[in-house]
Amino acid sequence: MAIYLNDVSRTFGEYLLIPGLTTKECTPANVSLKTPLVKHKAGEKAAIELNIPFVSAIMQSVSGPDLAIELARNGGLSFIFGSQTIESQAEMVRKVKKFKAGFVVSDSNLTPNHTLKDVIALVKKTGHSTIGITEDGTPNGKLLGMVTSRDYRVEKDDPATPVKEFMTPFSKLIVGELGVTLKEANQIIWEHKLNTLPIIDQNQNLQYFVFRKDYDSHHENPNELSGKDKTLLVGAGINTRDYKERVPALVEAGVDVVCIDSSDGYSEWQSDTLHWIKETYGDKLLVGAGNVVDQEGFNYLVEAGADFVKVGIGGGSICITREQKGIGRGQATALIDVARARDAYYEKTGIYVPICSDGGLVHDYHMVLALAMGADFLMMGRYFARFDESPTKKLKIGNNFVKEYWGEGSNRAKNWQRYDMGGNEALKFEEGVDSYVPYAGKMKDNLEVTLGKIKATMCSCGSITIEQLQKSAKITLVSSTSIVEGGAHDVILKDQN
Ligand code: RVP
Repeated sequence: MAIYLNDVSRTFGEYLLIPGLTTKECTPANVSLKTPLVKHKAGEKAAIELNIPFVSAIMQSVSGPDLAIELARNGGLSFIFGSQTIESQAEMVRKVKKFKAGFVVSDSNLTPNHTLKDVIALVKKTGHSTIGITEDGTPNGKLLGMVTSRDYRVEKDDPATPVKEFMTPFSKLIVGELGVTLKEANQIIWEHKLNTLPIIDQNQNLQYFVFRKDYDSHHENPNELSGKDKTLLVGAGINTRDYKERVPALVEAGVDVVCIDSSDGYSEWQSDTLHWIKETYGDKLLVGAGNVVDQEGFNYLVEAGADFVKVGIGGGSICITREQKGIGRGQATALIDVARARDAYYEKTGIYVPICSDGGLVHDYHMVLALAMGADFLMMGRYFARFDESPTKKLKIGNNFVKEYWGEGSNRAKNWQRYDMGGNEALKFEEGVDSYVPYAGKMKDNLEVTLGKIKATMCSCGSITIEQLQKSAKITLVSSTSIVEGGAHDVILKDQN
């Protein structure tokens, strides 16, 4: 006979936190949101700790290099999506690892033989008016000159004029050498009244541009998540099919951690992948696995070598797995169950394996609840898809700006590996939808509000660390009528008139 669980599958909206004693040291300024990303022994620090408990979803519509850079600069981590070729995913990882605050890899480049027409077209495409002129037209080719909007007149000059006739040639450029600090670069910019300083290596290859306006930006990011070599940390999604080729390419590109991406991770495919990674790289490559929704799934992946485990099936905003396959579990219930397994494993072995709550976080207070229920960090798609930095198009629909957001299980993403059950290489049926989310502006501004709320709630609960919150939170179930009581009620709202 089938096994029937006695619990009801519940989600975050069905719970509330009951405040604990707020001592005088419980102020938002004293709250630390540091949290371990990967497994570690009792009393030791994890090899990677996040400065804020957020990671971005392994999705085409979320985790590209620009979002990864901005999230790491704010203390979290992105997992670059794996549903693309190995080469392009490795290139995205490389772009994040190459990022240095204030040092920008040029995205507008031409050769001296291109024409003014090409310049105009490129400016229109990128929106950037500074163009690096390199021997082969690549961002890191030999620097031969530079073109800015001051070098030509769109109305008067012949569009067929070759770039070499109006560019500022290398001999007249002021350049910085690779290795200069941002402070030194700015000094050169200041002394020579420049707008842009190209940085070259000893072979005259273009490496970066430093723009006058970018100086100082790194001072605004005290939470920046970087490694010993000062590069930003970045993760990448992998699958259980091509990992023997994909993982080495990602490692070569400098990835800091990988995560097996699957809607249902309790499988022998994941075990094989974890074993291969650990046999090949030992603890030099950290790897997460998932997703699971119960203790058995957690224990299975941990025994196979997972450095963290992701929790959640069917709760994602764009996910229809529960409707399509009838598998899944309420996100809160799944999380509470897996957190128990994590604690029991720690008790038994002295090894702490962090868990990540993935999908279904809608309101900011859901995030604190998830942390209080035992999540060490949170993976979000919809939340990040709304920001400028996500890789999708911003559109205007009616009077509102929106951004596109589609699931990895949708026909648009065609990520069949995520839903792989063996067999041929194709998505058999859709488990995700293609949608819009309300546009919300810059990530940094939104994080400030969200993290501010999380800190305030933690103070109400008498906790200044996530660990304290997990140990001492008091959580209650709410009835549907008390949910109504929680919103504005029995008043006439002014802004609806
Ligand atoms: P959300 O933050 O609620 O938008 O959920 C994001 C999560 O949804 C992802 O991290 C992933 O686990 C899941 N997902 C991604 N694509 C799909 C799908 O197409 N079904 N689901």
